[in-house]
This record gives sequence, structure tokens and C-alpha cells, in this order.
Amino acid sequence: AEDGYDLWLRYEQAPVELRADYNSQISSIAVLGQGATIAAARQEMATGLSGILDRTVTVGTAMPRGNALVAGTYDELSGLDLESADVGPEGYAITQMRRNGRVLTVIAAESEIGVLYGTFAFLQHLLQGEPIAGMELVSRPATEHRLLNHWDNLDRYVERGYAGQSLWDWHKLPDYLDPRYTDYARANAAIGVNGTSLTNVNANAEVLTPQYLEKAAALADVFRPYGIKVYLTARFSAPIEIGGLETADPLDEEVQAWWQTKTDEIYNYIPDFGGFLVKANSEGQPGPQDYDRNHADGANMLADAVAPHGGIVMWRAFVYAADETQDRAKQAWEEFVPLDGEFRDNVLIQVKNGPIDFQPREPFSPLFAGVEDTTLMMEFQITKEYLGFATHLAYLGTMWEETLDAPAERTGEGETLTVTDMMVSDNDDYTVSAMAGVANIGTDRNWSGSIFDQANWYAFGRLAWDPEQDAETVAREWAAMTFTPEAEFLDPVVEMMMGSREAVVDYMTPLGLHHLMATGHHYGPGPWVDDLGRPDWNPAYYHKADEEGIGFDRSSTGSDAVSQYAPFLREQWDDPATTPDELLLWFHHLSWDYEMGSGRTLWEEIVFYYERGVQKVEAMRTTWDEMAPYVDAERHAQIADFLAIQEKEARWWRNACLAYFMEVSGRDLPDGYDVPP
Ligand code: GCW
Repeated sequence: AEDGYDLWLRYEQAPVELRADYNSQISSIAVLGQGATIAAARQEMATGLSGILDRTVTVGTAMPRGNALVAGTYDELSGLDLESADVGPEGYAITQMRRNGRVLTVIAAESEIGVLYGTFAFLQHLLQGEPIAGMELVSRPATEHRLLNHWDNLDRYVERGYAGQSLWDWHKLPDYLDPRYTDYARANAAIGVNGTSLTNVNANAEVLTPQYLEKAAALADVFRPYGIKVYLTARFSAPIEIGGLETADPLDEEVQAWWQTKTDEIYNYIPDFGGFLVKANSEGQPGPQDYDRNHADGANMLADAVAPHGGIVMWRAFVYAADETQDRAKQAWEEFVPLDGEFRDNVLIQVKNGPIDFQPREPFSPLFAGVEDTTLMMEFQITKEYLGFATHLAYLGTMWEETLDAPAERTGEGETLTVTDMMVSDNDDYTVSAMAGVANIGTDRNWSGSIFDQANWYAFGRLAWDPEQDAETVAREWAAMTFTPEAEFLDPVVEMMMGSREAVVDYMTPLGLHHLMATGHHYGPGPWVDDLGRPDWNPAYYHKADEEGIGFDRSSTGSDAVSQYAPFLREQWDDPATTPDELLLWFHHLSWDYEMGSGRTLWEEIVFYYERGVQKVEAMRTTWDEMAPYVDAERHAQIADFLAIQEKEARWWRNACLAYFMEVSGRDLPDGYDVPP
């Protein structure tokens, strides 16, 4: 059935025209070498080509004769006298050459994982309709650690998950290895993901007990051939909860010894365990501040425990205290910047893209330019907690590209550095330290809750591999492999994807507005909510709309959050006249009558954007309807139904927000608008 299970590995759907090209280029195939990763590459090559060619293809283990496709490490391929390309520890090179009248298509790498990545790249190029003749590709990851973060609880509930239950069936592990674990690893290896943190950052210490470690080890064994390391979330109070200690104070020697022993035990189960991911002193989670210690004290204790084994600690910067007098957007910076230089080398500070919380649009987090001697890494949210869950179509590649490419800093020489440039790796084989994506994956047949949300998983992997990759190319690759490479389909669909996130911004939170979502679930609108226990959980705290105007004043006359940015940005964003419209109400509180660049007043502009958002979704529906000839009926119908939900809910957002703003401002809709309140 066309249920989306195969993700971007839909080999059967490859264009038929490729077969002639293939037959003229290749008469035999081999993947050389022995290890488990090579076996996985050989298996994938056989599965992939059998699907693409619609016949059983066998893949040998020795150098083939005639026109041939051969994959292997440079060592295995030494007989060919190849010039090694600069592929690094995980990259690959694909070339075609003539040898003694034969055509050879060669996939070469320094490592076995490079061979597997090269195999996937070769197959994916065919799925994208690219011919084998003349294939020349060299690729290596810029980023060292490319991780999914699962927010999966041990009872299989997925926090902010909209695609069913957790994939990890703890009850049946370690003895039953669901074949789906292998398919998960294949899908991730195909996009270069090389790490997975299995458990929720709102952590349960139980996962660190032997019963669970044995299960996690079984998953690690499945993932290992695919180059994927397992990480676990460490609950800071675990020494008390499962260790029987009276404290979790990171400066207490018994606590340190407990973590050391626990970590050694984990490495006995999982010899290549990647390390810990920690949410501490954030939203009620325990942490070092409970003992008057700081983030560095906490992170360093864990870092010392994993260091002898080569592990890392990813310590999250998502912190904000319940202090009404302080702008939430400033708090991570204030807690972390004073600790710059105090973290061990194997600590990475994991920073959400924006200073608040995965909103449809935020400026980048100022932490990305705030530290010099601390390794920073990115946390994106693949699951769409604030962008319409799995029913709204929003391609996030554009949002992530916007953050990664954002100018963050200027050097003394006047060179502009982007957010990506600020995540410097101290490993010479890479330029970027790490990127994490909060997974949108569950037990739904289509993994992500909707077909188009698969694109966000795909895009995360591709951008983690190469943060300079452009979002449009990635969307094209994905759409070609998921549906068809025909231009008549790709052009309009990629255009629809590219505009989709901005449509959500328009109908939910245009012009720099943020956190207008209803309480708790964050799905629908709730700008009127103003009575929650913590002020910074109330939408009204963020929009500050009243009779006079709207917006959060973070300029130098307000909370001064703007001063956490580099001087060139501070200057630009401190003045509404030079602040880009997209961030206007993030940084400024302005009169409803404020005159916009468009000539409209702010109030008219807000109405215009909400209305535009609805119109964009209407246009997306029309585009999709026209795609019926190119897509199987099953997937076409589901996507069409989801777009209908999105249109209905875009109207709901528009109507609810405008009705509320009309009430607080005492204004009517401008002429020409007729939105039912
Ligand atoms: O976005 C918020 C979510 C919480 C989440 C938290 C975090 C895991 O609403 O569900 O908790 O962020 O990132 O820690």
C-alpha cells in the first residue's frame, strides 16, 4: 500500500527510463570488504537496485568484471590506483573511469561508513532521476555529531509527538528486535544522521538501570552497522533516585563516584555509547542549581565520567526562571555567558535556534554570538509543536536555513560570521560541532504523522550534514524521491513547500509576534490567555496588546534584550525603522497606528498578514489538487484532506486573533476586509 512507510527509499518508484542507462553502464556489481557496515551497504545496494531495475540484482564481494559498479574503501580498491579525494572520516567519492576498455563506476571512501553513505547517495541520485553516466560526486559531512533527539518516555508516550507511540518497544526489548529498528537506521544513514538520543530530556532515571541499559544496548547493536551511536538523557537527580544517595550535588565526591561507576557500567553494555544529553534546572527539572552550583559544575561532572571513554555531554541552554521582572528571551544568555571558558572540552552547550521556544519565527538565540571558549551546538525542533503538529504542511528547511545563515558576528577584519560559523568544531575533520533535531517520529505507518512531515526529518539530516546546503535543493531531492522527479510535479510542489512555513507565520504569528498558542497543547490560538500561574506561560505576556498598541519592547528602552546581540545587529534592531518587518513586534511595542513601510498602519498590516496566510493555504490546496495525475490516490487524498484541515484552522487562527485584537484595540477591520469575528 502507498502508506509512506518507505520514506525516501522508494526504490520501486524510480523512473523506468533509468534502466537503459543502467544496462549500458553496468553489467556487474560488487561491494568489497567484510565488516557489518559493508554488509549493510551490500544489502542496501541489492535491495535498491532490485527495486529500481525491477529484477533481482545480486551484489558480489570481489572485484567484478566488465562494465562494473564497485564500492569499497580506498584500501579495498587499491588495485585501481585511485587518487583519493579529500573525503574525511565519513565522506565518499563517486566517479566514473575507463580502465582497459571497461567503464567503472566507483564508490570510494576512507571508512566503511563512508562506503555506506556513498551507496545511499548513489541510489538516491537514481531515485532523483539522475543518470549514472558521468556521475561525479564528492561529499563529506561538515558537522561532527548529527543527532536526533527523541522526547520518548519509557511508557512509550512521546512528548510533543504527533506520530503515534515511541518506536522503542521497551517491553519486548532486548529479545525482540522489531525490523522497524533496522528501517529506522537505514532511513537515518541515508541522510547521514549518526547519533540518536533515545529518551526524553524530561528524563526518567530508570533508563540508567541495568534492566533498561540491556535494552538500549540491543538498539545500539542494531544501529551500529549504520554508523549511529546511542545517547541517553541523564536525570540529574539519578544518584538519589536509583543510587540511594542523599544528594546529587555535583561537587560531592560520592556523587561524582556514582556517575563514574554508572558511566563505566553503561560502556560495558554499549562500548561506543555516545554520551549524555541533559536538561537541568529548566521547567522543574533537577540540576546543579538545586545545590547552589552552576551549569558548568553539573556538566563537567558528567563530562569527566564519559571522557575516558571518548563520550560527550550535550548540556541544554533552554533555561528560564519564573521571574516576571525578567524578559524570558534574555535568560539563557545571562546564565551561560558568565560561564564561558569553564566547561570541559567534551561539553557541548545545546542551544535552541531561538531565545524563546521553537516559535514559527524567532531571531537566532543571542548565545550564538555570546561565547568564545565554549562549544555551541544547534537544537532544532523537527516535530512541529508550534507549527500545527502533523496536519499543517510546513516545510522547515527554510526556517533552519534562515537561522543557520543569519549573520551573527563581525570580526575585527569586518568579515561577517553566520550562526553556523559560531558552532566551531574542535575536531579538525569537521568545521561544525553538532546539530540536534527533536524527532517527529513514532509508530505511525508513515513514521512522521504526515507525508510532508517526512520532509522535515529528511531536511534536518541534509542540513546537519551540510549546513550550507540550500533548503530548496533539499526540498527538490525529497519531493523527487517521495513522489516523482517529473518537473511538472516538482516545480509547483517545491514552490509550495518553500512558501509553506511563511504561510504558517502569517496566519499564526506575523510580524514578530510569538507564543500566541493556546495553553499546554500549543495547537490553536489563545492570545487572550492571561491567568496562568507563571507569567511567562501567558500569551498576553508576549504580545502585550492594549488599547494603544502591541509588541514586546526588547529595545534599549525596554527589556534591552537587543543588547545581547553584536553591535551591528543591536543598532539595526534597536530602532523600529530599521528592524525588518518579520521581527518588528519581537523587538518593539508600537502604536496600532504606526506607519509601516507598505504605507499601511500597523493594525492594517496585521490584518493583511493574517488574511494573506489564509490565502496562501488556499493556494496550496489548489496546487495540490492539480498534482493528482502524478501521485497515487492514497497519498494524494490524505494530503488533500490535511490541507483542508489546515485551511480551516488558518481561518480559525486568523479569526480568533483578529477578533481578540479588535477587542483590545477597539478597532474595526479596515475597509475591504470581511472576516467573521
Ligand atoms: O517546547 C517546550 C515544550 C516542552 C519541552 C521543552 C524543552 C521537553 O513545550 O514539552 O520539554 O520545550 O525543550 O525542554
